[in-house]
Amino acid sequence: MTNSPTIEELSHEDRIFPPPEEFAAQANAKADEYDKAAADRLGYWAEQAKRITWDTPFDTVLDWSDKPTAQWFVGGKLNAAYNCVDRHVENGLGDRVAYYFEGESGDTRTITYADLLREVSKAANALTELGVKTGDRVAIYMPMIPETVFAMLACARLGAPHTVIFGGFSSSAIADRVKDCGVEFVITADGGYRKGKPSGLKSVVDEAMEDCPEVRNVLVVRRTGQDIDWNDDRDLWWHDVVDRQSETHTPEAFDSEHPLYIMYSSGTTGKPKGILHTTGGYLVGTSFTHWAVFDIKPETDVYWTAADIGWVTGHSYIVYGPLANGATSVLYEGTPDTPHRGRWWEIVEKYKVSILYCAPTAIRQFMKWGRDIPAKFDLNSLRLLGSVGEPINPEAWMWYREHIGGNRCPVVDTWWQTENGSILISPLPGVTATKPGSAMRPLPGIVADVFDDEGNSVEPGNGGYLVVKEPWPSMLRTLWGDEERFQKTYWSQYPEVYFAGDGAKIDRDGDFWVLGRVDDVLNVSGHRMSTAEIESALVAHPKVAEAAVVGAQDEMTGQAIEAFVILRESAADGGDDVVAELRNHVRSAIGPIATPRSIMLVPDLPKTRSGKIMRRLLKDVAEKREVGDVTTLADSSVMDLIQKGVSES
Ligand code: 6R9
Repeated sequence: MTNSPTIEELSHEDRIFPPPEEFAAQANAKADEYDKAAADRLGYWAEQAKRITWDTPFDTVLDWSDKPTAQWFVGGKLNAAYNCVDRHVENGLGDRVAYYFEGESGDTRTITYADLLREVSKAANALTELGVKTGDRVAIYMPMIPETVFAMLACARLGAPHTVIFGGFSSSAIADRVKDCGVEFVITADGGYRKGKPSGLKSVVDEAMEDCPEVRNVLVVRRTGQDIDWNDDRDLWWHDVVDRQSETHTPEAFDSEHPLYIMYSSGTTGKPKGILHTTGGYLVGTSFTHWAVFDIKPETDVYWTAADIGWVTGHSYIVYGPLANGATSVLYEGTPDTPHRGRWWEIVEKYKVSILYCAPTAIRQFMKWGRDIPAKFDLNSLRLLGSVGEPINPEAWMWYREHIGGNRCPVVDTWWQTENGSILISPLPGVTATKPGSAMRPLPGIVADVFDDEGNSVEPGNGGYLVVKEPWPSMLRTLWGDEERFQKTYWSQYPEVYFAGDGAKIDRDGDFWVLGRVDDVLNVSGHRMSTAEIESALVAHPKVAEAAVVGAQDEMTGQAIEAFVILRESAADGGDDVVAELRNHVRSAIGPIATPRSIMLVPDLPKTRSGKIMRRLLKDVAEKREVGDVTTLADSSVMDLIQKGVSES
């Protein structure tokens, strides 16, 4: 294995990709953005706030006197739905497509901004008729269909914060969130299509409602037409109530700090956190980053965030950012392999998608299936590729660049969290020379760093904790109903500095490498190692598609490394030889200390809705415990498969 990259190479990349000249010449964001923001950070954000139409202009950019709760664009009033919809229609862009909707089974709808205005207005009128008022929380549990966006924007229009619950979550996850948030109104659908079959949503809501007597109404969109139970006192069909409403609705302007939505983040342990975002700062953050990082040209681009709306990535980059910028997006309901494994590339070809944003887990899945599949489609419309959700292994980054981007598209690895609201660390595609696996630099206006235990900046090359040293517009304002936990989780490690909970390092050039959650750091005989480094070494082996590493208790070494590996299909016959080969590979790539105690070949890995590997469940397997809470898994059957594998081996 003499060709294997060493750990030095893995985190100090020699492969550097400057932006293509042509791309740089037409890019939205030029290098001077950094200087402008550094010279006058708040002035820079005030400038970005011009992307938004304010009903009443703000008088103060930032009020940080009540830290850590920031107030941005104080005194300003605006309506988020007006900014995402009405103003584009008023500007003569009513015929521009807002969404190309593609159902999993191939049904399609084209929704222009004028259509969106009508649908959102009708939905807002319906919610008003049903007694939803400003400040009320509304839960949305839907498939990926246009009505999900209509519902979110109708809530925003009324100033009723929405809480979207991922359509894969269980009834208990719904009940927990509904109760925590004091929801009295739920919007759902009979079902949605997933892997070629209708999956039930209303039935899951029904079960949750047994535990939630305070919910007054459940509004149900008909999507699949499947049989459902009906409670006459509570349930209403969307088409009965919404279709007969007036197509006009006058939006009210709300305070810049009016709550826009609450998004629950499961975290690795404990009760989900209700992350609160407010209106003005969030819209400024999402529209600015969508412009700068994705280089959006709303007249010509077809933009696709291939992620779920129930993940913050969907909120910021399927709904609010792209719509605030008047962009045309693809909205795809289904999975990447239904009805065939070329589904995404067929969609790129069909709609001439120019910008694609997805998670590393999807890229590794495509690597596993092989390059021949995307090669069958015309992907020449693509001009920019983005990644989000996990550290992207350098080999996955290279594969994405080559086999999807034709070696022509800049790749932006974007680091951010639900708490952040919008991208904080990322290359600027026309400016930054990128390195595979690095999220590169904090965006203009963002002041991030890596701290040691004492709160000092680490020396280049050293690891530490990722922090943000100055407030930013789209930051969370609190955890719903739990200010104490908000302060403790994010603001207690270092005074007045946001603690992200991720491990990171800054290389000799000053570029950031995010290494994964601090909770996942391994400690083998006193050596601290990140899961990302060992996983990237494994993924760099030509037979490996995906890998997850955990530290399992070990009497000798404190922790021992246990790896779970998915092989590429071309190498799938597996066997002991592969396991030995991979152990040797890690040993020579990183060193004997990183050699896994065991490697288990698995068909799949446990992942959240956003494709994050849930290492805590694998740790349970490795330490031979009963497996913990699986309610936030995208597919809970995966753990059964893995455990079956363990008991057979
Ligand atoms: C947007 C989103 C946040 C956590 C974050 C980190 C991981 C996200 C990443 C990344 C390395 C990237 N993460 N993007 N790690 N490189 N480009 O994912 O939000 O679901 O709240 O997760 O995801 O660990 O702390 P969220």
